[in-house]
Amino acid sequence: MKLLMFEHCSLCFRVRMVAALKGLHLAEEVVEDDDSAAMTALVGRRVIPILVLDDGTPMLESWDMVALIDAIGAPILTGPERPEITALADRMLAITPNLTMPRYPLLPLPEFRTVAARDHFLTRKASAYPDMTGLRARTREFLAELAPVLDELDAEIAGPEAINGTLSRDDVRILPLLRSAAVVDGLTLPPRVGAYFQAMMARTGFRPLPTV
Ligand SMILES: N[C@@H](CCC(=O)N[C@@H](CS)C(=O)NCC(=O)O)C(=O)O
Repeated sequence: MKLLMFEHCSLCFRVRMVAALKGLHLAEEVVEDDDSAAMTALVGRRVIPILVLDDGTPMLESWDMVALIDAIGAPILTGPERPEITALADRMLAITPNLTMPRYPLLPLPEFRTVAARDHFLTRKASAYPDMTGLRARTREFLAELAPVLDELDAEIAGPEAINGTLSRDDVRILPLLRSAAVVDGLTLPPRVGAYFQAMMARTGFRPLPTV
């Protein structure tokens, strides 16, 4: 199996974290942002992540990829999900792109290896994020909006080994969002969220993204 991915992509990290937690090898192929052909040749359009199965079949939905990988051997995502966690993930997602999108292109990520690839990202995000510098300048404001959501998440975390005590899709929902938010230099996670993030990232074996 091979995963076509961007390093900054949280949907890609859903798949990567589950494979890593299960100790399964997943070949990772980072696509440069301006290499649309890598995606269109496989599935006829730009989309990431793409999981290419050993028989060449491409999968396009990250949750399907998570389910497929979790079904190999003994499943690990055996715990129940809670609507509170989905709601918190949605609230995080309403805020964090304002912090992360204007930072990703500043990071030394493989999908932005060339200036052309980085500028391709900036160009295709320009309509949704026309003023990346302006968003970065509002970092304090967005962090202040995010803080109470993270505080509520803090109160929901059962322990550092799993949000609900046993690994579940809620961990796959939240850890990639925390990994993305953690690109913000100056982000302070509440204690239980911080302990959870450190412990889970250590278990996956992936280093956090750089900060800026
Ligand atoms: N439902 C899909 C959504 C995939 C998706 O929206 N991917 C975004 C990146 S997060 C994408 O391909 N954007 C187009 C692009 O990067 O050009 C999944 O969960 O895998």
